Amino acid sequence: MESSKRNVSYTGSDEFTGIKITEPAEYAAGVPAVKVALEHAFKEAGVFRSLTALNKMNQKDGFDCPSCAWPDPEKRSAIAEYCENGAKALAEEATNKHIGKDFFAKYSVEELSRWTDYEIGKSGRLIEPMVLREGSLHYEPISWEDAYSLIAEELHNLNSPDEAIFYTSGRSSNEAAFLYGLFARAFGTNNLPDCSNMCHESSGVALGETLGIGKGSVKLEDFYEAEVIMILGQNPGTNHPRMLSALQKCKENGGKIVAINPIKEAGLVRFKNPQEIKGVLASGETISDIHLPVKINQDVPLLKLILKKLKAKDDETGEVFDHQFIKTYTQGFKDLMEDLDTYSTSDLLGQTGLDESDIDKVVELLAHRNKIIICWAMGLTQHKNAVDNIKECVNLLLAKGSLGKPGAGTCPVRGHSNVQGDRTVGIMHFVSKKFNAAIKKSFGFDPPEKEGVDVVHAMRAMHEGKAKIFMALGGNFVSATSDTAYTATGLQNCELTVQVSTKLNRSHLITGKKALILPTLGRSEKDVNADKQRFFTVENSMGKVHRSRGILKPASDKLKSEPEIIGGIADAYFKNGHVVDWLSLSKNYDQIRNKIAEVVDGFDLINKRSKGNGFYLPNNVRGLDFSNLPDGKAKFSLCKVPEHNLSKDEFLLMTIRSHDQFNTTIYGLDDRYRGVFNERRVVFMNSTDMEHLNLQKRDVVNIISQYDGTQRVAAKFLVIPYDIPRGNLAAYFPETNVLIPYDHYAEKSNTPISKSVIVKLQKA
Ligand SMILES: Nc1nc2c(c(=O)[nH]1)N[C@H]1C(S)=C(S)[C@@H](COP(=O)(O)OP(=O)(O)OC[C@H]3O[C@@H](n4cnc5c(=O)[nH]c(N)nc54)[C@H](O)[C@@H]3O)O[C@H]1N2
Ligand SMILES: Nc1nc2c(c(=O)[nH]1)N[C@H]1C(S)=C(S)[C@@H](COP(=O)(O)OP(=O)(O)OC[C@H]3O[C@@H](n4cnc5c(=O)[nH]c(N)nc54)[C@H](O)[C@@H]3O)O[C@H]1N2
Ligand code: SF4
Ligand SMILES: [Mo]
Repeated sequence: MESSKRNVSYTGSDEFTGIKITEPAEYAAGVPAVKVALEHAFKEAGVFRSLTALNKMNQKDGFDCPSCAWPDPEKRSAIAEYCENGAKALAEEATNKHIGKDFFAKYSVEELSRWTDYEIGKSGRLIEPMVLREGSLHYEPISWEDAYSLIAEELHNLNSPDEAIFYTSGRSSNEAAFLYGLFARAFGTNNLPDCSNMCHESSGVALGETLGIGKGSVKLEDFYEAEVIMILGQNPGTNHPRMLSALQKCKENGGKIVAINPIKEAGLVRFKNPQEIKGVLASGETISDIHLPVKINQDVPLLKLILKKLKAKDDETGEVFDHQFIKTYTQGFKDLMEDLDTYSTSDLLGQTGLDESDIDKVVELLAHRNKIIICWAMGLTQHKNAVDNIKECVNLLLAKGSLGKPGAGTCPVRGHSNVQGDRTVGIMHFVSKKFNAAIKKSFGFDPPEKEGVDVVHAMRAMHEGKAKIFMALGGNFVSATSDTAYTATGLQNCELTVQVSTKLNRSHLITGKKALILPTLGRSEKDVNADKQRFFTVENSMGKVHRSRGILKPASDKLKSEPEIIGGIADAYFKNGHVVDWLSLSKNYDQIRNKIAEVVDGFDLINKRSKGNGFYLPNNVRGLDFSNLPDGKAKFSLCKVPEHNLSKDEFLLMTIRSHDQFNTTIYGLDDRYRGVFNERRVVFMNSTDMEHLNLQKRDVVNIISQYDGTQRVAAKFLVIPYDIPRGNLAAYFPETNVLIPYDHYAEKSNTPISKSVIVKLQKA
């Protein structure tokens, strides 16, 4: 796919890399995980550097794992408090490979854009600020001061502050995110799109509307007490590997695990805990007691059927639902029960594609237990009806009274390590009157009142030429968002694109007329100011805030911390003519934290309390306080069943992660648990569907989507027969983002429909 501006490729090479296929793995982690973790770390960062860093990762005096947002246990293991994919994330960041002016003099952006994402990422850490001047094909060095001035000048050139977009990816600290949001507001816009718009936004909307807080309610210890944990649309073995230790504890205490997923992910089958001798020597522990291979996007029908069957039992005994809880804390139960009666069991069952006897087993498990946790991730949040998917989960928990008690509650398992914290401290495109009033009180300026753009609207604004400056605090916007070509041309319409990054990615190559790379410190690196080492704070998936302090020597002495970079830009823009002293605030993180405490509830004494295990932020669901909702009650919802009306040759495609990637960062070319090695251009398919289309294993196909008259093609994928429901396909992102139309996204949350893309296959 080529552009008319700089002649860059939006997706890179699509050459095959030499596939090897085995049977899918029967267990997750164990010895191979330790081996792979160390291999990655040693190869990238050397033995000494990796071991030094790994020893301090997730320890109380060390740094937070830069990968996912899974919480650390109160009592840490002295040996290894990390998993294979945490080690891989560290290896990527701590790599000894560095790229600076020589690299960019040698390779033009056009040439680099033809590399795969894997090759681009593996080139190394960015070590000095670089500029791509108008008409030029090569980045060249620029001083920090000149970079700040260039940004300031371009910002002053805009006709309106809303022509600038300030994107955030969830790796930024609370301090950096708070300062960034503050600068955007001081500049005059709420254009603060965020990776969570593509991720758990649907959870935030659904939970906010039903329970009054857009976050989950469980704590890690609840996992150990739960009687049933349901896991929908999540692949913890790859994406939150230490969750398996928590599930293991649940099982040891007699709990049951139900996995609801179109595919049988290895981590949900069996787990060998590498922290235990038995995890090394024995055959490991079975994780899921029941696996329901539901068809893609048929979770609402399944949950309705479960509720319907529970209702039938409750009608007999009155003891299945928690009527006291329902009466005291909720509204809308009667409507939900009446609504359930309008659906027929056979219709619902048909939609799920499941055996009724398997569903009955789950109903049996749930009927007389109420310490129930429901976990979910992208398999629920990235559909058109995503908000309803989650509301239906809330319906089940409310009916069972499974909230606000130990061992029970909601658990949206977050992605990026601080994506939840970034939102808490103000990364949001919508307007919170309370937040704005607090900013005004604390800083003395009026934040803008007009709602800003989220990710899909940012894409559109750039594409239509309504936004002219795009700045990113981390992330890889062009590859992470849907509709790659649409997003790419939008970015190319910009006057200036600015990336604050640790590693090179495609968003440094698909740029505006001018572009800047501002290299920043990674999590694992020492952040020193005036001989004093600074720390920052993060919030994990369960609402706990704690410190993180890097220990490695930075990749270069030219790197700056994210707060310093934001402070530099703000200072250059305002030229000291602003109520906020940006430079001094950006250097002193204690001061930023004190300001966060003034603006955001629950952060008081953050400088003291973030030590050690850290502290929990307020959460109304834990105390069953729904006073912030209409009528002061938690809300049952009436959710519709999704309809796709596929023709005979159409499939629903879910775009998922391999075991060797972190979003758009490709660690390697293997997906060990699914038995695919040395290749990413694969599409997993049911063997009966293959027969119908006359396809053989390893046949090459193009994947084609057609929405509103526009055809989009992802070319050249190898077909792999896999245990996946009929009519469903799976393939990796970012390669498949070219297929997802920019204007098809979830109702209310605007999250692209990355898990239910309607496609056809065509033999290539
Ligand atoms: N190593 C590693 N860790 C990561 C990441 C990474 O890329 N690599 N990414 C991080 C981020 S930002 C996030 S958001 C999380 C993502 O974590 P996950 O949500 O686990 O990631 P996905 O690979 O998108 O997997 C989605 C799962 O949902 C299932 N699924 C898809 N559609 C449906 C459906 O309709 N119904 C049901 N029931 N299941 C469905 C898929 O089979 C798959 O198992 O992980 C975080 N952690
Ligand atoms: N089709 C499809 N698309 C998806 C998804 C899907 O499941 N399917 N998942 C979506 C989800 S859940 C998410 S969260 C988004 C992710 O979207 P993004 O967050 O935008 O993408 P990442 O790949 O996580 O960003 C990686 C880049 O972040 C930079 N980086 C890493 N660490 C740091 C740091 O400490 N500071 C700074 N400043 N930069 C850093 C590096 O340069 C790296 O290249 O993708 C979404 N896109
Ligand atoms: S579970 Fe997540 S946060 Fe914990 S070590 Fe693994 S990747 Fe890092
Ligand atoms: Mo995410």
